[in-house]
Amino acid sequence: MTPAPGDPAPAPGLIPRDSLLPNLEFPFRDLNSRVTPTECFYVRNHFPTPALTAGGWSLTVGGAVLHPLRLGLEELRSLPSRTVTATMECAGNGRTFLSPRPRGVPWELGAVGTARWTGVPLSAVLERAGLPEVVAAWEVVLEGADRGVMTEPVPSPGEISYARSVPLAKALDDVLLAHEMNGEALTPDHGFPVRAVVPGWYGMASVKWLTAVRVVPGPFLGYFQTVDYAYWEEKDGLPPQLRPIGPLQLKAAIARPAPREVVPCGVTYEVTGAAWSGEADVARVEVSVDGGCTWADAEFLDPPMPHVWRRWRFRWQTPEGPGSRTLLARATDTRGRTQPTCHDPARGSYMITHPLPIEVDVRESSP
Ligand SMILES: Nc1nc2c(c(=O)[nH]1)N[C@H]1C(S)=C(S)[C@@H](COP(=O)(O)O)O[C@H]1N2
Ligand SMILES: [Mo]
Repeated sequence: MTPAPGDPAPAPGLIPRDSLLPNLEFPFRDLNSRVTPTECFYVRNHFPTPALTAGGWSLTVGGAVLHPLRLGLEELRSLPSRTVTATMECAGNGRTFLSPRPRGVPWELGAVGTARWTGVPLSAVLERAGLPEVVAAWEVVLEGADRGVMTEPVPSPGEISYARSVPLAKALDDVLLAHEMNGEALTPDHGFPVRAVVPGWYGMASVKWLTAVRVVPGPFLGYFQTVDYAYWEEKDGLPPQLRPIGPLQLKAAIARPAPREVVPCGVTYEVTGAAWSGEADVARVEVSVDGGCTWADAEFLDPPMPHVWRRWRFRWQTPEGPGSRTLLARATDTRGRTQPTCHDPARGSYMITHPLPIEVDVRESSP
């Protein structure tokens, strides 16, 4: 069935974070499955959800290809498909923990989720269109059908569409043109009928309502990867370079207790959460229940799987007396890398991966 345009988001389990657009957060304390049910999966929109129909949709593949082409939905769906499980996180997830509070959608912890995505590898479609030769600096621009005027962080030059690029090598490696999420057709807010899924990258790369794919022989300088979703990289003593945000950075997050939760004194409390990373598997999670003075290992609930979070738990013997406590979690990956201790201002209000303090109130349990 074709979802009707303008249908209200079926989102009883989601927290609205915007009065104008469907920007909806997963209540992260509800994390209790490795795959997030679609109705609990966060939504991030820059423009209103476009009204696309299965019959009216098509994808153009052009730019520096040998045979530009156009595919309808039935044609795309008839190509061999793959199903990939991948964790997607908005690059601004956790920004309410920054102070001063930056501009942007005020996400707490839940602009993240994991889904099973089914679709056609972008490589298959690019091969059909024919690439002259694979050149290292080439990129593939993914463009959505949604459009509008951006006012922040700076005004856009009139109406623009949502577009991002990925390096050609990534496009040929594992980018998916997904038409299903968790075994069903995409919902309107998640990109019906087709979206890109870029495993291991922040969510902004996974363009929804995909209608055009363009191969370009150099860096794409669109709004959403220069003015927005970019950061200043300082490396090797060179002047700062503006870089588009890409791979997910290593991070552990606490689901329970939730921020400001009241926790009883003198009980065993199961602290739970998830940890993820774009480039290497998560190998270890540690928890601190004393604001970072001491750390102890958490136990994994899920085996490692590329680009998919691992849930974990930690049994906390809560204090005998009342008071406030700060909990933290930090992950280490298989390359031995860990999270930064504080937020790097060069990342602006994105890639917030220092351990976020979860402050709880320990109280005598009432009789
Ligand atoms: N066409 C289009 N694609 C988009 C966006 C958008 O506004 N328009 N938002 C991006 C951002 S910033 C994120 S985090 C993810 C969120 O995907 P979801 O809404 O399915 O969770 O979609 C990305 N793809
Ligand atoms: Mo995002």
